[in-house]
Amino acid sequence: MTSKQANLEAKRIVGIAAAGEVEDGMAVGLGTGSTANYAIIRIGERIREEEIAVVGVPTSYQSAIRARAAGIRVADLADYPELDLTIDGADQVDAAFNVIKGGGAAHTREKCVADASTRILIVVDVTKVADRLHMPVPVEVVPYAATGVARHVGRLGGDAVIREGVKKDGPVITDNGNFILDCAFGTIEDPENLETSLNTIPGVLTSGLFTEYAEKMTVMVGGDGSYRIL
Ligand code: ABF
Repeated sequence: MTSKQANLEAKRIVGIAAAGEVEDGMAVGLGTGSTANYAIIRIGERIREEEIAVVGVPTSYQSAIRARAAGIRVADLADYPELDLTIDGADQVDAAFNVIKGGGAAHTREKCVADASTRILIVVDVTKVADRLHMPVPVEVVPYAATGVARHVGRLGGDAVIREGVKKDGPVITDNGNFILDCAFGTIEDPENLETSLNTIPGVLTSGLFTEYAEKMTVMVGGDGSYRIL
């Protein structure tokens, strides 16, 4: 098995395991990304196999499309402002359950859904786990303010780059109509303080640092044919 195959298998295993935590009658936040999608598919199967009632609140147009395709009833966060459980991926997670999200450009709605959730299951493969967060932090910004935010990030010791679209050389446009700045800071010594600093910059909508949800978070790590709970 190649490392890419092993990585996909790890995501599949942990996504399916997380779907097993969903109970009849739950309102569930549905994350964005390939790992969360394994959970979405499995939830749809369980709805049919076990005849359970589950409502899904998606974190992106992508996860809404995938949830409907899986046969999950989709509702809006406004209809379900309190969620029993959210299953979502991440780009990096540290030992204190500080998380970097936003690789999928969906972290604003992901943070709204996480905030509304009683319990959060973060599902990752082993490559996402780090002692200290160190990958670039995605920041959703109002296009009008992108250059100004980049200058603020520079003054914080970071290097901000506007994320380009895959299919065209223009910027990625989020579901909310904004840009993403990927902000590299190297090893992040104080994630909580950096999140606060980023969120107070005029023009920033959401930083991809999630440092406020450790108490309600469980991190499930797939690998070696199984998964473990951090
Ligand atoms: C989403 O999951 C994003 O916040 C994060 O970037 C992504 C990880 O994607 P994958 O599960 O495909 O590695 O929640």
